Amino acid sequence: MNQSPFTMSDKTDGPGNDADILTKTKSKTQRPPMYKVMLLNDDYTPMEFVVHVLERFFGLNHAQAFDIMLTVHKKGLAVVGVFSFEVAETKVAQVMDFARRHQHPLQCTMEKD
Ligand code: TYC
Repeated sequence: MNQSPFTMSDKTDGPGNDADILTKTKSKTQRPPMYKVMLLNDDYTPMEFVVHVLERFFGLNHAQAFDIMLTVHKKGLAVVGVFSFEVAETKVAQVMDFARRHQHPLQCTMEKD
């Protein structure tokens, strides 16, 4: 079905046609881009360590932290939170540094939401 239900005269002008668009002013509110912070599974980092990381750096309670840890363990990764670029970058750096200092291979990454 590629035939327009409108006649040519309907298309020349009127609501929703080109003449209207030319007079419109951009008025959309600009929001900053947000970033997902994700935890990746591995075979070596202890489950309790991951739970501790989630409590310590993401302000989750024990049950929430345990749930997300299990999701990562079973599915391979999970989104831990969504933050501004600067906050996401800081969380990733904090987790990566903490894991490295404890000699665990835990990986934390971010990507645009
Ligand atoms: N798979 C790990 C284990 O069995 C646990 C784990 C969970 C590791 C989440 C990383 O992001 C992670 N010990």
